[in-house]
Amino acid sequence: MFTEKAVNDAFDTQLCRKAQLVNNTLQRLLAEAVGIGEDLREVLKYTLEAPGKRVRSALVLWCCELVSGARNSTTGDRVQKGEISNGVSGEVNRNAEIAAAAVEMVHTYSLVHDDLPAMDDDDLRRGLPTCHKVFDEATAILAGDALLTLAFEILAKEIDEPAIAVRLIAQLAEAAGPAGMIAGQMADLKAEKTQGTEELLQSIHTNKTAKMFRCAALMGAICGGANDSEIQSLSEYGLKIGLGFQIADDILDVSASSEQLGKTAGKDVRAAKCTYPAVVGVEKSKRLAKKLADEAVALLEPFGPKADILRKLATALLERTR
Ligand code: GRG
Repeated sequence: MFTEKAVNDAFDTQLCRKAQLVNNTLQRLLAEAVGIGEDLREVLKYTLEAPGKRVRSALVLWCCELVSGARNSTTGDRVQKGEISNGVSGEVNRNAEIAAAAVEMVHTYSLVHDDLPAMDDDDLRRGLPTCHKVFDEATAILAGDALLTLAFEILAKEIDEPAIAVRLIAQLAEAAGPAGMIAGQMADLKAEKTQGTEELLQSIHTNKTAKMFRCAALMGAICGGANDSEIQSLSEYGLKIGLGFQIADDILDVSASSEQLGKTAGKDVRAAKCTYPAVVGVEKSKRLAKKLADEAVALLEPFGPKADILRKLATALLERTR
């Protein structure tokens, strides 16, 4: 029997492995990108190489693995090549690798801009001084712009099938754009110092955070050739774990230290942000996050044991300490 610790260690090892792969891909893509001036390249390296958890990009890779595999030539059913829970197939889908890097670039851009004085005005990110603190504000704005556009450039140029590239680009643009992350950030800023309701919070967190998780799951599923019902399940799964992730983030802001988080703790309270603990209290926030994780896990039922890593991810996102 596996102990809980052994299961957690196995999950951490899997996440580490994916993070390493994503880090290598980001490094390679940046090194291969031509025409970037050395100053800007140094800034992009600083932001991309900072030790992020790489949760969204791991989600791309795991969802791709989950639905991938050769098809039985007679029945047309997929034959799974490797167990997703231990990653023994050893095969990496190159499109998923590119999609994971693109998601990480867009996510990193959002953090660089979110930390700017006009936004959350933060000094610490991923355990390091924020981009505008190390360089300057104008440079941080431009670095964010560069990461956002580079993400779409690599999808357009590196995905080996145009039809897949277009689908991935559409998903990422929708999630990060004015009806997704930007809408969430707008509403978040507007809600500061207001009472807020649970309904408003759900809408802000869904747009700001959960849609990027849904997008990551969908991009992985698309790269792996998922069918409509797999796409539907993974899309809903991604949205639920994304919302749970943001609730956990709100809870960590009031319960963990800056050192632990690698970013300034307690900022939401000081900025009178509209967060789950502020609106419904910590205990109810925990219950809501747990309910979302349970619902997300239930959506994986059709995939059987090969979705174990995604089951573990749904709970690990709530139990995290950073
Ligand atoms: C357009 C000027 C301008 C700003 C936009 C889009 C945006 C700024 C902000 C989006 C809001 C945002 C930062 C949402 C993400 C929420 C969140 C919990 C981020 C932290 O994610 P982690 O914990 O970070 O996965 P790491 O560092 O591990 O990658």
